[in-house]
Amino acid sequence: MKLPSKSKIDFLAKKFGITGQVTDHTDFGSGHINRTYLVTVETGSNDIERYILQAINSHVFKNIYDIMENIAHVTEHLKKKISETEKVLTFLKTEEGNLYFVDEEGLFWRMYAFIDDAICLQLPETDTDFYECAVAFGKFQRHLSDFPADILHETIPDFHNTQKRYETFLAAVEKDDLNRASSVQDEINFVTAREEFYPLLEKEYRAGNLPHRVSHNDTKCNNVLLDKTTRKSLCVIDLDTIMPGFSVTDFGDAIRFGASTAAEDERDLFKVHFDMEKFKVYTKGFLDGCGGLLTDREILLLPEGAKMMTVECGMRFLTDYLEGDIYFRTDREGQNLDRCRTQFRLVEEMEEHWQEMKDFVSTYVAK
Ligand code: ADP
Ligand code: GN1
Ligand code: MG
Repeated sequence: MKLPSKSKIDFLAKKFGITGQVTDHTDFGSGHINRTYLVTVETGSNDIERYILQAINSHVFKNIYDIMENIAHVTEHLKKKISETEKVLTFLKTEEGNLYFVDEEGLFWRMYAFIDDAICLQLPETDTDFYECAVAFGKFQRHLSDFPADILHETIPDFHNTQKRYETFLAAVEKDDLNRASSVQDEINFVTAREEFYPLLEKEYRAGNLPHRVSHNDTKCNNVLLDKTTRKSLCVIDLDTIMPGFSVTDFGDAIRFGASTAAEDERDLFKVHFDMEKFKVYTKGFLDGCGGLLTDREILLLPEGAKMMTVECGMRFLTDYLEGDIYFRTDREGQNLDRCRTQFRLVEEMEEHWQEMKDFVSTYVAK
């Protein structure tokens, strides 16, 4: 989708009740799903206000009303819980009182206040940054621990049900619409070789060992803002996938992204390593943020959460590659396959460090 015209932005800004003059709008951020724009508005007194405008991806999110209802509930709850050093996203309402606007092409738009004086990292620059991202997502779990999870819509069913993701993957291999499967046989074998692992977390849930909690479900470090000056955790963003889920998958998704030494789509696999020190730093930050919320069993399953999210994400990228790159946004040929390969490299290295990971988390369990 190309950058919307100035008149389109003016029109949308007005719809969301913005009275100042739009002076600039640009593409923004690097999410794989929605289209994000930064809109600058000059108000009467020559002050500048900035807003995020997003076109929500309706191929991925089938029921945007439900998503915005989840977000409204959760942000309202979070506003009652946060300390003065934390922030919560504030969404604008249309004149009809809706948190979204559907244009004549059927595109869903939403607008919210840009958070100034914040940084958003594609990879943590220091261990302290990563610790702060972990605190943010840990606190998110803690602040929502008294929220009635059952009123939330399951906006993407089985989002982190790895066994279901595996079945979808097998169907894509079988269908092989683009005749790509034969060229990625090693990657396919990598996934099938681990099939006994995939039902593990759901089994733990059914056995009563792993509670459903209000989870973020997309805990990359670029979905959290840090305070630009103090570099402390400031605000959790990208709230589309908030649903009942597991603490260990919120933990794990952050590890697969942030405890890597390279970008998610790095082509040179020699640069991609699982950083055990970062795993330790994030574990500490997440548990500090959770503040005693997690059970011993949840803590002991954190390594499984990390490996599960990494292999699941790799399998999702590979599925999308086989299906013709229709889900994750790509800006070059083969990018989803590169993304898949980095994830599998990380999984291999987690397997090499498995005992060390398990021993480390066990130091946090009450003796
Ligand atoms: P996606 O679902 O596509 O990942 P996000 O909601 O994560 O969409 O937004 C994309 C990017 O925009 C984020 O990674 C972040 O860099 C930036 N961003 C989003 N909201 C804000 C905000 N309120 N303040 C500052 N940056 C933001
Ligand atoms: C997507 O929207 P974004 O870029 O924060 C995806 C996540 C994946 C991630 C991989 C709704 O997240 O599940 O883990 O890409 N979001 C959705 O980078 O599918
Ligand atoms: Mg995002």
